[in-house]
Amino acid sequence: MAKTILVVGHRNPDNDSISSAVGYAYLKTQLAAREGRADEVEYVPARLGKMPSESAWILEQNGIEAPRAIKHVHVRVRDVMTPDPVSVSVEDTMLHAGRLLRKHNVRSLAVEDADGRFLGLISTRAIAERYISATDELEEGDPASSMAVASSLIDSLSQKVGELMATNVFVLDEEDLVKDSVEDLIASELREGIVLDDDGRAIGIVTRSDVTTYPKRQVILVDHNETLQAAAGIEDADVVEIIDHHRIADVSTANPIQFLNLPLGSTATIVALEFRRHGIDIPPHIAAVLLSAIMTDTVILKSPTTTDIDREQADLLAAIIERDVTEFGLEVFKTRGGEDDMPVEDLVGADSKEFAAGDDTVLIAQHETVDLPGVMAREAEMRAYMRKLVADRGYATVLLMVTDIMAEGSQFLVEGNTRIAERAFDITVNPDGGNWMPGVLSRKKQVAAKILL
Ligand SMILES: [Mn+2]
Repeated sequence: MAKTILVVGHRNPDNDSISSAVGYAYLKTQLAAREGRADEVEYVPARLGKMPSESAWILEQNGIEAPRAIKHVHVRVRDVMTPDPVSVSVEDTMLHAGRLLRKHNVRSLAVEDADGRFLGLISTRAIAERYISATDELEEGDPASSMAVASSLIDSLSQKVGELMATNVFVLDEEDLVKDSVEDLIASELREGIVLDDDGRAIGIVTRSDVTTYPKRQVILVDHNETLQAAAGIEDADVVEIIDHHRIADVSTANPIQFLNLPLGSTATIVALEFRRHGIDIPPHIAAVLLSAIMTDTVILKSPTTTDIDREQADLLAAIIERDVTEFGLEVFKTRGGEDDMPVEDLVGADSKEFAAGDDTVLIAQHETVDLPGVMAREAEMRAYMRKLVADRGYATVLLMVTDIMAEGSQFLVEGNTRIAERAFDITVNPDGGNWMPGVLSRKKQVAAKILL
C-alpha cells in the first residue's frame, strides 16, 4: 500500500494555504513519478478548516477536488489496523474455522451473523484451550480414557464456531486515536481489538503490538511553521518538509528535512519556483490555482510583502493561463463578495491568526474588500463578536484589519486590551469607527511584526 503524506496549510486556511497545498502535492506527485516511486507514495492535499470562497471558486473552475478536511494529524486506529479481517459465519464448524486460519495464516477470525454483523472472535488460542481441556480427561495407561479424549477432539471439529468464540472483545472505531486506545487494549483480556463500522461490521483488527509501536503520520507543512497554526497532534507527527514565507517559529523535527522559507509574497510563489527548479511543467489548472494565491496573499501585488520574484512568477503563471495578472486578480477578489449577508464569524474569523506576544495571545484578523463602507456598516455587529472572542477564548486583544484593496489601506478595529495596538502603531484607538491606517495591507509585515516587537 502506498504511504500517504499529507500536504497541509495552516488553521483557518486562506487561499495561499489551500492553493499551495494543492500545487505542492501535484509537484511532489510528479517528482515521485519521475523517480519511479509513483506506487510507493501518495501526496494528499489537506486543509484545517473551511474553504475560503475564492479557493472553492478557483478549484471548481479548474476541475480540482477540494483538499481533504482533516481535524488532526494524530495516528488513528485506521492507520495501524489490519483491514478486512477474515470472517467466518457463526453457523460454521470449527473444522471450517481451522482451515480458514491455516489458509490465511492469521491468528483470529471475525465471527459474523447472517447479515455480516460482528458477533465475536475465534482465535487459535481458543482452539488450543479447547484442545488442552479435552486432555483433562486423559488417564495414563487407560485406553478407554484415550478413546474418550480422541472422540472429544473429533467432536470439537464439528462444534459450531458460535460455541467457542470470544465475545468480550474490545471494540474500536477507525477514527479513534491510537494514543487513547493503547491502555484499554493492553488491559483487555484478548490480545486483539476489533474495529467496527457504523453497521457493526468488522472492518479491521488491531493487535497490542499494532498500538505500542507504530509509524507516525507524515506531513508536509505549507504556509506555516508555527505550532499554534498547525494541525492538532503536530507534535506527534513526522514533519517531513516545510515550505513557507513566514517568520521562523517553533515547529521542530527529529530528522533533517527540507525547510524552504523565503521572504516572498506568498507560499504559492515558492511552489512555482520549485516547479522551475525541478524542471516540471506547470499545467494551466495548477498555474491558475497558484496565481490566485499570489493574488490574494499579495493583494494583487500591492502589498508591501510583494517582491520582484512574486511579480515575475505571477507573470509566468499568467502567461500559462493566457490572462492579464491584474484582471485575473480582481476576478479572484470579486468571488469573495456577499459581505452583506456573510455570517459575522466569517467576516471576522475566516482569516484570523493567533500570535503569542509574551504571555498574551493576540488574534489578528483580516478581511480584504473592495467595498469598505459596506463592511463598516456592520461595525457594531463585528465589534460585539470580537468582544465575545476576547471573553470566550481569553485573547488579550482582537484586532480586525478591514483592508480596502483599491484604496490601499486598512480600517483597524480593536477590542480587548487596546494599549497593545496603541503602543505598536502610535495611535489612539477609536472605539467607534475604528482607525484608518493608510498603506497598511500586510498583517504579517506591517501588523503582527509590530505587535510582536
Ligand atoms: Mn501565505
